[in-house]
Amino acid sequence: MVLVSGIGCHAKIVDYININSFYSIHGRVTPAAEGIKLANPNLKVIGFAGDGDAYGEGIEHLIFAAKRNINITMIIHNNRVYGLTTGQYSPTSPLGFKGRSTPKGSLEPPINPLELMLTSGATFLARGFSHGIEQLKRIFKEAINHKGFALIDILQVCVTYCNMYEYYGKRVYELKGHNAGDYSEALGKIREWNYHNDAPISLGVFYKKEAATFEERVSASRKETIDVDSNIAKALAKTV
Ligand SMILES: Cc1ncc(C[n+]2csc(CCOP(=O)(O)OP(=O)(O)O)c2C)c(N)n1
Ligand SMILES: [Mg+2]
Repeated sequence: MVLVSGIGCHAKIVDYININSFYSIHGRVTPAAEGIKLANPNLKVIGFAGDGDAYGEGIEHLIFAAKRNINITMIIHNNRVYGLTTGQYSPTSPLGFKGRSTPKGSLEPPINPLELMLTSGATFLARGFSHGIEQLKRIFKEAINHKGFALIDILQVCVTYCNMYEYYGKRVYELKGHNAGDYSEALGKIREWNYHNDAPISLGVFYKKEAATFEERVSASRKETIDVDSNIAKALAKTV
């Protein structure tokens, strides 16, 4: 098992857990994790990224990793702010968020990262809350065991720069009777709370689907290349 982190408060996780780990750079957790997985597909690779890290500078990597369904697990510490750099607004900061780079309030509504991931091709999508540890444990296990690209968006509270503890506390509920195998149902549930409206906030697994993974396709195409090369070598040997 290997943990990969970006740069931010969330990235300290690799200092706290005694497992093989790799501190990558801000915005590049996903490609570092993908490279490790391709080099050794037997490893379980888990990326820990912040909302700034994954949904800002690293968003293009996340979209392509979901699209190719590479078998890694991305755990996003979504505190809805750039914590380490002391409070700039991030792609998931609420509209009107006041911070270092938006002293008069952010003029942009947040993105819904789960909707973006679903439409990009992710095959496992869930949301947790940092105050719901037991549920998070269950989701982590399911995500890590899922064969394909898994992403868990975790609502976290940055008590210094974006303290939404009470807001979440009043709205979160656990998904029940939801069919995670149904794309339309998943999309509907993911859209219910769009990180911006005042709807109840569902927690749990929204979507889960079995599909061929990128590393399976890579290893099949490597084998084909090796076969072609050895056939050419045999043919050449005969000619000589
Ligand atoms: C390539 C690069 N771009 C920008 C930075 C500056 N930087 C470091 S941490 C950070 C923001 C971290 O925010 P987030 O990813 O949400 O993590 P948090 O601290 O909130 O956990 C930024 C912009 C950097 N170190 N490297
Ligand atoms: Mg953050």
